[in-house]
Amino acid sequence: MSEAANELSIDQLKEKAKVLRRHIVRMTTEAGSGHPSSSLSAVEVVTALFFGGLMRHDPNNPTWPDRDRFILSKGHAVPVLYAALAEAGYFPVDDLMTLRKLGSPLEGHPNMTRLPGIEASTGSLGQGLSIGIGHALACRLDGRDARVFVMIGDGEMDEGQVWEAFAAAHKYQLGNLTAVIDQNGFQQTGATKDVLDLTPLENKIEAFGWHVQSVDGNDLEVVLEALRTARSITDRPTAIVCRTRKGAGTVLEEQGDVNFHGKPLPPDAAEKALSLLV
Ligand SMILES: Cc1ncc(C[n+]2csc(CCOP(=O)(O)OP(=O)(O)O)c2C)c(N)n1
Ligand SMILES: [Mg+2]
Repeated sequence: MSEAANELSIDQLKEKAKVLRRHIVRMTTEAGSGHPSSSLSAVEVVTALFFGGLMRHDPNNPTWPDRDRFILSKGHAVPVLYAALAEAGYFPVDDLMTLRKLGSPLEGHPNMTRLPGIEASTGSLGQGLSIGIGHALACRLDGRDARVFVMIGDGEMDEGQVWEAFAAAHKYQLGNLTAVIDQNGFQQTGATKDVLDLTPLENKIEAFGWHVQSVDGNDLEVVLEALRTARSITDRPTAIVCRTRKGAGTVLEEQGDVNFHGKPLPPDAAEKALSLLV
């Protein structure tokens, strides 16, 4: 775990979150494609994990066996992960502008064979929690106290495999597994409650034997505290339901995401969004 990362004050972490937001807007606008709003809702969780001292990792040794793992199950939001990895030093920040360009390892969805720090190739929704269970079981078998964090979208929760994974993680009492649900209220074709209303998520996940927290996922201090609590639970898997805003921190959150899933800001709107992110 980088010592410097642990020393960041709350103000420095808030500034880091803004830096990630700027990268997300810039790289998706430059690419002319990608999912900025899905990435922006996840910024506080990713900032807290990578820079708030809540995840043990070493950019100079990405495959360190004792590292904690972060799996972005909602793989289309990978710009937020690329931004964090670059800022942490896994690869040069300048590479961010190659997002989705031919030959770039910064593919539209994370590819674990092409970039250091990517723990799982995701994008086909529903699979990340199962992959996380594999890591959590392997860490336990190897006697490592590493923790596995999996971020899942609220629309992604419609996938049956996610619920099979909730059941399996309870069966194996995986106290080293934390699921973070990015409950931004929207998915690809509309509001999550209109497509398949699974709310409240909390009591359903609790019924699977998990420890569950419900928090404002765009409040950095609240997210830090929730992750600290999750780390302290070691006798069963833990979930954090993060209420977030799709596009948080930019003009995209005012669109209510209607028709804005998977669309970058055009250059003039991106400039305006960036000017507000100071
Ligand atoms: C199995 C599967 N079905 C459909 C898609 C297409 N798809 C990409 S993003 C998305 C919506 C995801 O919504 P949510 O999980 O809420 O993530 P958000 O973008 O809101 O963060 C869908 C349906 C996919 N990637 N995988
Ligand atoms: Mg969503």
